[in-house]
Amino acid sequence: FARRYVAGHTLEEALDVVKRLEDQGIHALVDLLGEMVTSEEEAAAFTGEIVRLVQALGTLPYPRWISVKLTQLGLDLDRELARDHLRRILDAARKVDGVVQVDMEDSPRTDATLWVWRTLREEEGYENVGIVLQSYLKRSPADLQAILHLKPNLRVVKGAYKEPAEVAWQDRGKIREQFLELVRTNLAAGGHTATGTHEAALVEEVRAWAEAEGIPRERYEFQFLYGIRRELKQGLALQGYTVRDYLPYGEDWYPYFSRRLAERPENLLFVLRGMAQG
Ligand code: FMN
Repeated sequence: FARRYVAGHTLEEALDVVKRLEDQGIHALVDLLGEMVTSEEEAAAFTGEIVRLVQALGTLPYPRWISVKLTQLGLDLDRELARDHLRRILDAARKVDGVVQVDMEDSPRTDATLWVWRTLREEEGYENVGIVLQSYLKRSPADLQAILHLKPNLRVVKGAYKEPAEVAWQDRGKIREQFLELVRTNLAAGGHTATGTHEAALVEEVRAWAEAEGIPRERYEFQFLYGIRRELKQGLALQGYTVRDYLPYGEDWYPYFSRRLAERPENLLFVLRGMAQG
């Protein structure tokens, strides 16, 4: 079952899927699974493996986009350590014209994540580093205002973690509304903007708005998780929009699947089927 959502265990398997996606007109946003590491050795090992991923993508004739979680690079141990590890990855990505998007994790880590991103983007001048904002967080519009002058490479998502009502909207309508607001604000300010949602109606609202505003298609794209919403993706790709699949691979599958199950309980069926088949 899991193969439907994860490219495999190894870098080689991931690269094979990248090629298959490209054959369908879909780009990849490759993610080495792993998060919440608790030792410097582990964080350094993940960093080395991600550098290897970037270099391998550099040998293929496709866009080189990856996504990383800062807790995989040691954010919980020391934010400066995570920054140094991310810098190594950005240097490798620069050499192959690659882009690195920094995933947004749960709300106790929002400040540290934004600090690392901003230090590298603003103080150190890395242009190949993107950030994610979650529309369920009440703070996100203010966070966007604070970085808008940088024309951030931004992915807008609803948010995948269980958050308390003090920090996060719980109302679907409000979360959608704020999603659209974040996307429009960033596009209007000139930043490259990606949606990260499978909700077809939301994708359509963004698409129609961007077309009506005459925003060039190179300035936005639609990102999805690998294995979900095949027809919607193919339809967009056929119309000439950029579609990018978040493509996880590696050994650390558990947290990724837990979040996907929480989002879509119907996925449980696939888990059970997979288990029944051994
Ligand atoms: N959720 C996060 O909390 N942080 C992320 O960095 C993040 N990245 C995502 C990237 C992509 C391409 C997609 C499609 C989703 C991502 N999500 C992330 C998950 C969304 O927040 C959300 O939980 C999930 O997409 C389900 O909502 P939907 O019905 O709008 O798709």
